[in-house]
Amino acid sequence: IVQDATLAGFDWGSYLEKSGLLAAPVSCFRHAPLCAQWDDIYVGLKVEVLNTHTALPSKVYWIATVVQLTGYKALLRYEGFEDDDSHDLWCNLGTADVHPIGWCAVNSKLLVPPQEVHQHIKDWKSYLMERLVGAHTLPVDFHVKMADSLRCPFRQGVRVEVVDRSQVSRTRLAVVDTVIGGRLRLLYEDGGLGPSGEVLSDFWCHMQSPLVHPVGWSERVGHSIKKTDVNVNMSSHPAFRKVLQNSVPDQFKKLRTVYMGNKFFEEGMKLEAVDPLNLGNICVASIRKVLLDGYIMVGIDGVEIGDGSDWFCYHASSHAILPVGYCESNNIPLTLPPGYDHATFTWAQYLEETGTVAAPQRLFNTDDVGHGFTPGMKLEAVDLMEPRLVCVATVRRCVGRLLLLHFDGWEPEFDQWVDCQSPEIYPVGWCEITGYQLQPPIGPEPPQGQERSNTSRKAKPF
Ligand code: MLZ
Repeated sequence: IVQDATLAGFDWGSYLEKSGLLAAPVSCFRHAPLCAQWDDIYVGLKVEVLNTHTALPSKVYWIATVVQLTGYKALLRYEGFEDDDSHDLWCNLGTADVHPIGWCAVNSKLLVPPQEVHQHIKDWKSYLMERLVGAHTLPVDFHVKMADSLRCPFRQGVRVEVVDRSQVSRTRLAVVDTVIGGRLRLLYEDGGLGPSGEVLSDFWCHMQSPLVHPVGWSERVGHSIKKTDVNVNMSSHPAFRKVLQNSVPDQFKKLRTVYMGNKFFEEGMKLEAVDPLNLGNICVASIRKVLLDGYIMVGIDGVEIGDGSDWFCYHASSHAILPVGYCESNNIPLTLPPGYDHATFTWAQYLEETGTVAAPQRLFNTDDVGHGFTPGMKLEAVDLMEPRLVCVATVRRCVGRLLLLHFDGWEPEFDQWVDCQSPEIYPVGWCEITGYQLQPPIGPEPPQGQERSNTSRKAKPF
């Protein structure tokens, strides 16, 4: 079931009021528009905003104060209502007709007070003068910066290498079809078209996702790549009618360089890893292969098919690989290989009976990065198992740089561990700004602390 928040009438403002008004601040999301500017946005700022409380036929504006800030959404109170909150309005600072103080004067717009308060205050000019002394407002270049930060180096027709959703151990050539807010809809080059030209297989990810790479990457680092089936003809699809253009490393996020010299990860070493097909589980895992440039292939112990097709590529700097003992010391339930149970499992014994060694702790990127997330904060997050969907979500736990995300209204088995710097998480209001469809919570919240259900999502890769 896919729902459109706008059709379902989902409104972040009233939802947040019911749930305690806690949202992750925009400054937590490095890849999000205006992240760097957000230190200048705070409760108490005064702005000029469209006056919706007037019978005048033309657009007029009035001064308002930010009284709440949750993600990009600000709760505004028109000047003159003072302590009366009954006319407060939620607006998205990225999209609303909201401007710095002085904008109306410069642009010949009228400042007119709302009808309801018109009578109460006789001399508006001196009232405003008094209220505006020492007030702060939006930076003048707020909307320019917003537009700048929405620019994206990817266009329709650009070719990339991206994980093959039908076999996660390999990549596959794909072409950018759509770009929304830096998120790419990718069509596999041999994904095929249905009888009426519909795309049979696509993949969504943010342009900074670790799953997408420039053309030539797989060969360079030694990752397996699906050979394009030349019998599949995609040429009637608009994305393929363009002159296709290969993506280049400049268009991608630079990963932190890791020194691979002697004493790097080695085949057979044990670790704990986020299961790529069950992102709520951190499992007992093994290094299966060491590629170049700091990339490794990881397999989940005890559930591997055996032909390597379920190995997954992680970079050594990834949050998703953790040293042995990490779950125990952070009170996270470790998912054990079948046949083991929590009462008796110890890493020491497991290493001994498998004749293996733990990957050295210092190879892992578990540095505390000092993010600003705390449990209970709301955000918009990609369901990485169905990466087209950006959903209403809550931070459930913060452990080091990992966040456990819960999708509001969904069973806990949908929860996912993500990095605090994941490009697939966004502030409240991001969808509204970018025009991306937001998935509202489904049904009532399940009661807290219920048992995990047995229905596993494992069978459904991505
Ligand atoms: N149809 C799918 C959608 C799941 C999306 C959940 N997002 C948090 C299902 O029901 O499995």
